[in-house]
Amino acid sequence: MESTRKQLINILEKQKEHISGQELSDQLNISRTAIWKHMNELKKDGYQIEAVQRKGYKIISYPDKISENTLQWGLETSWIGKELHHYDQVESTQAIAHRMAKQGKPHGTVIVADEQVKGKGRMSRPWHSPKGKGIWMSLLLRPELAPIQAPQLTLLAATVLAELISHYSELDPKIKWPNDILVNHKKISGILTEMQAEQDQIQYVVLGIGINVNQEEDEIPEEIRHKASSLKIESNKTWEVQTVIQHILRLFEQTYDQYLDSGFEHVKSIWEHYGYRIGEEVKISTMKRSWKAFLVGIEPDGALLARDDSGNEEKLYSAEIHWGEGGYHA
Ligand code: BTX
Repeated sequence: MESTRKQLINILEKQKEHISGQELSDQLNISRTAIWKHMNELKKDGYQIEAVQRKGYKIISYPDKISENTLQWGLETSWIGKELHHYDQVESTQAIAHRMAKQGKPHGTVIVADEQVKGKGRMSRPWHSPKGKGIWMSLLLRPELAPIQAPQLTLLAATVLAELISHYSELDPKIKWPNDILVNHKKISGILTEMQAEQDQIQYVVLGIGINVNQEEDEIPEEIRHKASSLKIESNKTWEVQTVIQHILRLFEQTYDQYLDSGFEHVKSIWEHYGYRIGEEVKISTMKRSWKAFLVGIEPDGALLARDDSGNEEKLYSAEIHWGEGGYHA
């Protein structure tokens, strides 16, 4: 059941003109005094509501401060973020998402935090997640896929972020295999996919997305400043975190639905379009050998496909890739 407050926001949001207290009370089946009380609560939350005599109420602007309501207000999705939890501060949104998955929360549940004090990257590396400066978010997915297909979801998420940055700025984002988003060779965003699975069926996936949005240069920890950046630093503008989250969720849903309908091919071609050093030569060293490789693209299992000088192709899963002059080094 949606709360009355959420229903009220839904009605107001759809309204182009003022709506009378009487009409609201009829639609929500509560008294006009109750409506008035809800309006006051919304104002306290930072909604600007205009009340005009004989015409009624209208939302003029919504709060800057992120909350469950403001994130859901104007979120044009059909299944993602219908259940959404926002926190001021957490250790890691991943841990919360896992807990919620085990409690049976639905496919599409979204966890967002203003700040993470123990944000994590892959292989338990730390992920710096300062308050109010970025997007620290986990998506709970329950895809009907085989575990072997899970890497495709990570690649899909990376394409969503690259497309978004590309649409809403002049920046030229790149996806560094497997899943870092780089702008001007610096990491702006990282994706961490964790999964619970049985032999042939995924139980659930927690897809963690971290994006540096509004940090200034001195707000990036010194030890990673040479290789990390934010959307603001690179684009010279402040981004509205809330709107970016909504765009991500909408585009993610659309891309995900399309992927389930028609397969990985489309994701693969977008990924390769943004792929860092794809179509170029890099140096690769594995335990066995060190060689010059032409990066061809990605494979359906998430591997990076490389070709050597004699035309032999090799699938790489984890290799030391020397990304080149000025390139990013993990
Ligand atoms: P990763 O292992 O590819 O990246 C971690 C490495 O990146 C660190 O070792 C450090 O060098 C560098 N790094 C740390 N913080 C930042 C940052 N803010 N910007 C750029 N570089 C950084 C990438 O892992 C996956 C990150 C996922 C983060 C999300 S946030 C929401 C969710 N909750 C959570 O705890 N993790 C995910």
